[in-house]
Amino acid sequence: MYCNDKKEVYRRMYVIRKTEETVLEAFKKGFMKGTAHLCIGQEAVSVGVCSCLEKEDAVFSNHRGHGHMVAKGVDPEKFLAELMGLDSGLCAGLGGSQHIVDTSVGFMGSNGITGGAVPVAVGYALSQKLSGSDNITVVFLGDGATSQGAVHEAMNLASVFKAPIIFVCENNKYAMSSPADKFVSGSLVSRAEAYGIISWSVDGMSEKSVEIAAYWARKAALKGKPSFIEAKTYRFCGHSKSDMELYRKKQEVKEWRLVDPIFSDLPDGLLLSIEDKAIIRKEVDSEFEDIKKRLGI
Ligand SMILES: Cc1ncc(C[n+]2csc(CCOP(=O)(O)OP(=O)(O)O)c2C)c(N)n1
Ligand SMILES: [Mg+2]
Repeated sequence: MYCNDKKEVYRRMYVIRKTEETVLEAFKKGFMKGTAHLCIGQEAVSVGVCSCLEKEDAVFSNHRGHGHMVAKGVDPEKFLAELMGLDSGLCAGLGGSQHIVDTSVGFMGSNGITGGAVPVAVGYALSQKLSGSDNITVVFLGDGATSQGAVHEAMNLASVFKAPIIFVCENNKYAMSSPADKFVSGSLVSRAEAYGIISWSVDGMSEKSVEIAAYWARKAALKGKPSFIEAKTYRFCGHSKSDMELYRKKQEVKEWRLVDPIFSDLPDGLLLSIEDKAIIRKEVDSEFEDIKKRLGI
């Protein structure tokens, strides 16, 4: 259900941040193995979009999916247990970061294949339409994924079939080490517009900006008009755990941190006082101390 409670919106963003920081801590302490793609810095996109969705709406995600799932309602404790390989994990500890599904909250899965979820999501949206449901599908993809052929085929079919879907493209400026300004020809929104898909390009560091676009995009989807939201955002961490970050300057990261959706002191559209934000963070910090204790991290 549409959430316009600003404290709750901020809380959700901070829960994502704490979840990601706990993943980092668990890796460092040896409780998690393999790799993970963290979304620290991109929380406003997940929350801005999912605050506009109903529980029964479907979200399909990619490899950087932790924020998408938590924003859609996945329990962070069960998610962390999953990454630790525990039986109590969301998928009995067998899925890991890139294969997590929780259909009870409409989270249809993370996906390690760049752009791989997009055609599947269009098919799901079409099934929603054919079954006469009042729900829609959202699929998250990165700037790099928009160069995958399957994404173009899927956008074409979504438009032709009037599928109730929103493509949410998180343009975090890089696909691994490849800068979007060198490897994406034309603009991201023009790619969708070519298929007759309504497009917005918004400030992905501002929850409010994303939320406004997503609010109208959901209404359009229900009328059979797919849309595409480019959210300009930034990941503060490396691409994955093993990234040396040789392709970007430390100064660039520093500048983007000034518009951190959680810690920036700049006016952000949420209209919450600094004190209110600090109180919310303290509450969430204490919830995560309890979670860590229970999981033994
Ligand atoms: C089909 C396919 N090709 C290549 C990869 C390797 N790969 C993993 S993530 C990634 C970059 C994706 O970039 P983007 O879509 O911008 O998402 P971001 O990582 O920036 O969130 C690539 C190329 C893959 N997983 N799948
Ligand atoms: Mg990217």
